[in-house]
Parts: sequence; structure tokens; C-alpha cells
Amino acid sequence: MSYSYDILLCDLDAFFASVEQRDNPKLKGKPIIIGGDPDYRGVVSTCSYEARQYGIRAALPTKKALQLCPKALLLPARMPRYKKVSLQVMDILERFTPDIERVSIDEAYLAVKRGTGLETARRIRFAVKKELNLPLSIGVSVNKLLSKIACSLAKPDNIKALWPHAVEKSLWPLSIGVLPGVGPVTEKKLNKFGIKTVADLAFFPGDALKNIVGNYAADLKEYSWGYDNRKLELKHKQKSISEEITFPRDIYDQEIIMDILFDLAAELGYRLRSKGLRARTIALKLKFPDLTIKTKTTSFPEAIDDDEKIYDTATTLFNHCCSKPPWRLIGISTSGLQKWEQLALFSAESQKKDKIKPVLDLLRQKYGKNAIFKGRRLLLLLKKDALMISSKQNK
Ligand code: TTP
Ligand code: MG
Repeated sequence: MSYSYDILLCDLDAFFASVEQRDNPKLKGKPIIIGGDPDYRGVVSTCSYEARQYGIRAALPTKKALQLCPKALLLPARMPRYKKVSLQVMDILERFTPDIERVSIDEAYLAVKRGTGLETARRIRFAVKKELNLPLSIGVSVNKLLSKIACSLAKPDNIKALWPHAVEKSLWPLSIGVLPGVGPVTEKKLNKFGIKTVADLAFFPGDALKNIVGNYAADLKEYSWGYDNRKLELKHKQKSISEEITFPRDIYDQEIIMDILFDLAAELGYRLRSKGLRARTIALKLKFPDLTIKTKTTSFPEAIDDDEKIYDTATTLFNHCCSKPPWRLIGISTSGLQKWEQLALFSAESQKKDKIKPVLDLLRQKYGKNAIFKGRRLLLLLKKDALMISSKQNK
């Protein structure tokens, strides 16, 4: 069988607990439980790996968990915090490929070019560690089944590949519970027929298996041999990236408008590059005090991601449709998005073309979007402050 992609399963380790330990270093290395109140039949959401040594697991009543490890520290879940961190993680993953299926708050499948899986996994882990300081495990293989199992074998905080040729050695000795759809009930049912390991399943007669688990038998047989043709459920590709600003009071000064376009273009350029995207179409949006909206669009034969090019285009469009002041809102949107090249920020071509931009982008990535900018943006930020301008972006 030939495969077009390597499939990665990225799953953060003890996610909620790791965020708490990172946010409060005093909790590092300690057994901590994130869970509900033991007096109100609360259950464990997760616990640190230190707590897992005591047999504590998700869904266990918190009361029981505290009996298993009385010195464990119980913390309530801070969902808004975890959701925010989850978005930050997903943003990092999106830098590596647009082909992502987000499975849960801390887990996603990625499809990358065949042969690049392990290297991509290393780079992802490096980025997540460096930028978010969180432990992440990654399984690498050619399908969802094997990458998921590889990830569970990698845990905690590691990478593991499980290629099809290693199915016999690495998959067959495992308990059937590792296979998708084999929960405790099915496992018990199969155990009764002597099917305990994946190897037992692989050699169990198909017809007899059908009598036990019905139509699921065919899938189970495939899984037991390491085959899995489930596709990644990709989220809809992003259609546009836009930035706009509504002024608290109408603007009459065209120079301020130009400064703002400069800022919007820099923001858009950065967002495009950080997603490895280029845009073929640029649109300018203007709103006037009577709430009428004007948009003007232009397209290029070749997609762009350059701040200056976006700015030049936006100013040309503005000069074509600005009408008369005052203006109430101005925005730029980019569409016709194309994946330029994986990791465009770091590619040799981008570095040859413009040595400084990737460095600036990396600095912004590391220290935040306002960490570094051109002098003109500084002036604008000061002006923006004075004007109390608020901006909006689509995600
Ligand atoms: P998981 O990825 O299943 O677990 P985990 O990240 O805590 O540990 P690991 O992946 O290293 O085994 O779930 C992610 C988060 O989802 C977890 O940190 C807390 C939450 N969660 C619950 O709230 N209840 C649950 O029953 C489970 C399984 C997870
Ligand atoms: Mg996890």
C-alpha cells in the first residue's frame, strides 16, 4: 500500500494540569488534580503525571482520588484559560500544515507530506515548548489509528513513530482496548472468546467475529492489521483574513487614514506569513458617517504576503474610492488564499527574498505582535492611543 501523507497525532500531556503547573511553578513536580468538589460528587478532569502514579485517572470521583493520594492538591478547572491556551497551541500547529483535524481541546491530527512526519513532529514540539512551555506528545505514522497508538506509547512528553512494518512487533502485543470503538464493554465481550491482544483479533476468524460484534467486525479486522482508511475531517479552509478599524470619532485627515492602512497592512502581512498563506485578492472597505459602506477589490495573477505590497494596493484602492471625508471605518481584507509553502516564515526562498522580515516575524511571534515594528507604526500606535481607536480582526 502506498501512502501520500504522514499523519501526526499531537496530544498535550495532562493538559489542564500542565497549564496549572506552568502558570504556577510551585506546582511543578507535584501531584495535582483538576476536578470537582469531593463533597458534591465531583470527578477528576485530569491530574498531573505525578498524581497518576497513585492510580488517579480522569472520571474518578475526586473523593476517591484524594483517598488514593491525600497529599495531592485539588484545583478547580479554569476553562477560559485552557481554551485560550488551546487556541495558542492550534495556532502553532497551523503553521505546519493547513490539513488539521482538531479532535478535542488538546488533540489534533495533522497530515503532512510523506516522509516529513518525524521532522515536523520535532519542530512542532520545539515550538510548543519554546513558545508555550507545555509538554506535548506526538505519534507519527501513515494513518489515524497508528499515529494515535504511537502517541499513547510516546506519552509523556515525547515523540514515537509506529510505521506499518512494525505492526506485528508493536501493535499486536497490545490489549484490544487500544483500538477505536473498543470500550470496556466490547473488550469484556471479546475477552470471553479469548481475544485479549490485537494479535488475537488479527487471527480470529472473521465470521465468528461478526457473530460477536456485528458489522463492526470488518473495521476491527482492518485495525488489527494496522489498516485504517478514515480520512481527516479537515476544518473549512480559511477563506479570508481581514483587519478593520472603527474610529471613535469620524476621521477627516487622509494622512491618518494612510498611517492606519500602513498598520493594517503590516498586521495582515504578518498574519498571512505566520499561517504560510498568500493572498490573490485585496479588498478595501470604507464606512461613512451615514453608515454606507464602499468596498473596492483588486486581484493579482500572483499571490502576495508582503506588507508593502498590501499597503500599496490598499492605498491605490483608497485613492480610487475614497470619496470625501469623513470616514468612520476602514478595513483591508485578503482573500483567494493559497498555501504558499509549509513554514513560509523559515523557507530559504523567503529568506533570500527578504532577509529581515522572517527575523522580525520571529521576534513578533516570540515577544508579541507589538514587540517590533517600523517607526511609522510607532507613531501610529501613539496616535491610535490618542484617538482611542479599536480594531477588529477575523480569525
Ligand atoms: P486528555 O488528552 O484525554 O487527557 P490529558 O491531556 O489530561 O492527559 P494525557 O493526554 O497526557 O493522557 O484530555 C484533555 C483534557 O480534557 C484534560 O486535561 C482534561 C479534559 N478532560 C476532562 O475534563 N474530562 C475527561 O474525562 C477527560 C478524559 C479529559
Ligand atoms: Mg492530552
